[in-house]
Amino acid sequence: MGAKLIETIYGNIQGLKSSQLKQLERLYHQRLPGDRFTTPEFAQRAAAISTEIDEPICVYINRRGQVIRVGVGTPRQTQIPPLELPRYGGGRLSGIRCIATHLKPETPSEAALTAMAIQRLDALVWLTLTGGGFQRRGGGATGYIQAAYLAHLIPQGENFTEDKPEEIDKGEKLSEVALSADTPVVGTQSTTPALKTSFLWKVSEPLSLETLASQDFLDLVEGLEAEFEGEFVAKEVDADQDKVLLVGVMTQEMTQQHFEDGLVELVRLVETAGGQVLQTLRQKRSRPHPQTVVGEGKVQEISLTAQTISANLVVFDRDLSPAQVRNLETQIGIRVVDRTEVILDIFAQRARSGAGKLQVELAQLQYSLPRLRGRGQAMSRQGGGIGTRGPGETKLETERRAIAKRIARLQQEVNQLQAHRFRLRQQRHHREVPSIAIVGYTNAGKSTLLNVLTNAEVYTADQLFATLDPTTRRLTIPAAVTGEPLSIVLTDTVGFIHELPPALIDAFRATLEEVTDADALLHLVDLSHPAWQNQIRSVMNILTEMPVTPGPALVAFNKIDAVDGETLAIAREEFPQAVFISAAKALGMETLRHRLAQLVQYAISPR
Ligand SMILES: Nc1nc2c(ncn2[C@@H]2O[C@H](COP(=O)(O)OP(=O)(O)OP(=O)(O)O)[C@@H](O)[C@H]2O)c(=O)[nH]1
Ligand SMILES: [Mg+2]
Repeated sequence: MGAKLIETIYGNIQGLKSSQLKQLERLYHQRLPGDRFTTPEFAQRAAAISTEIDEPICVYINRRGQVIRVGVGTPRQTQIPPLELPRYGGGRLSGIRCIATHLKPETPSEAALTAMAIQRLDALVWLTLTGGGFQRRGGGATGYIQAAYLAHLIPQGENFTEDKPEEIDKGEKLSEVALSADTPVVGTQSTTPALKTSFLWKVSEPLSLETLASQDFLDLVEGLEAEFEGEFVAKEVDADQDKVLLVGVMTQEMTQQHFEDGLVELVRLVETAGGQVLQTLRQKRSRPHPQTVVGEGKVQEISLTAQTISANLVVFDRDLSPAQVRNLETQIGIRVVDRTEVILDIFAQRARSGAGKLQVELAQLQYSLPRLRGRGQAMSRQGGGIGTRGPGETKLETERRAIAKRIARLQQEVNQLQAHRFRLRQQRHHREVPSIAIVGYTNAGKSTLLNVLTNAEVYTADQLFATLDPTTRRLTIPAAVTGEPLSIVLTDTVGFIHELPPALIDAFRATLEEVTDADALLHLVDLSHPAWQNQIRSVMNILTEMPVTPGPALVAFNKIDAVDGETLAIAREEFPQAVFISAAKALGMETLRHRLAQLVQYAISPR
């Protein structure tokens, strides 16, 4: 077999003499026995080179005993990007081991062990150096190695998939590992804060080179893999669900509360999209890292955590640039999506009507057009999951120009839809039926209210974005002054969310026009939601950014059946004009009808 091996020396090779580079390159020609970690000769030789260049080196070896990578630097500095590993993910080890030299008489570093875990290396052989030694003519070296340590991953047999995101980041200490009798252990403690791992490593006592070389390598890895596989199967109960690692980045302008509320909402969004959040990682930064959003250390932690909990998807709580996605996916080894993609995915799953599907497809294409390049080959999007539904793999891989064309055509169709809806509204205007649009944050209870008031049968659910398509129903209310029956139309439409993706706002312009074109708005607020004040603000922001200024709005606080007195008092004080109702329990409906009549009269009276 034997693919052609390119003799690249990885890592920092600046300042090395060409003779030294040659020596490093020659390591590629070495072949080790498949069932040994290393031979004493090979280890001494690597140690001799490392001693001469006064730098640590790492040699990566596959199960056939071939050297596949030589790097100058620590295991962390020379690690193989996950996507370049021959086998990655699943319950297996990667089939690669690393022999690392270390200049000082120290046990394997945390960073080196973490790198081992991220790459799921078969083993890490850690050679500490004496600082000198003897080279014989005609090859062969002795005396360069002070001690050898053998480290490898161990299965924990614990299932962490039930973790609730709130329980994380309390910095809990890693549990001590049960030690097996055959290999003495120096330490298994990780100092990485807040890192819950379901596998950890085992590090041996310092061994003599001979002892190390006499151990059966294949025996160890095959035994380990059998255990990992069992564990993996146990975790894979629901293969349809995306297993998500959430990443929150808190930047300067954000308050802690805002940040945490955003994460709670993102968990719901992921769940609504059909994923399961296994764990959340957080980082504070003054501003996002331009290449990778989070810092280098955090990328490592994400990578390790994703490995450990068997996540297949990383979701960031902010929008990512195409380059950031590319960099992150290369370093982490699994799919990375941002909040917008999760929202678009929900919309794609929800769209039922032709108009809905049309607008979702447009939004997805507009979002993905600048992101086309670089994805696709490296990261297979096959197999479904969040961020893969909608226009579909094949379309995403089509030429940019074909997509641009499709966007143009969809834009036209949306224009037609817009014109059609406009004509419908014109007819209503003609008949002088005043219109009110119900707006509000998603899940506020808009559809429930429309159903209660008009006996409509709009789908309602404790879900984000249950409604995509607008529904309009006639409603008769007592006119404000005369008390005569007054006919109005009430429209329920798509809910809003904090930072509604611009691609969606544009694509859903035909739907959102139902809002801007209405004579007045009923702004429904879920008062039982802890972040109700921010939700009001978000809705207001979206309304003010609409191309056409909407009509006057009446604020109605919903779900008062599920609200304590204190919250009610705060809302009353802050919004003295508001109405308080429960759509589900049909509370406050009479008052609401009266206030709607007043609103209509105010809105359509000549000013
Ligand atoms: N406790 C309580 N729950 C309510 C009330 N009104 C609505 N709900 C619940 O809130 C959830 C959301 O209701 P929907 O009517 O679907 O909300 P929506 O605003 O249309 O949401 P989207 O269409 O998803 O944006 C449902 O589970 C309703 O049963 C209420 O007055 N009290
Ligand atoms: Mg709804």
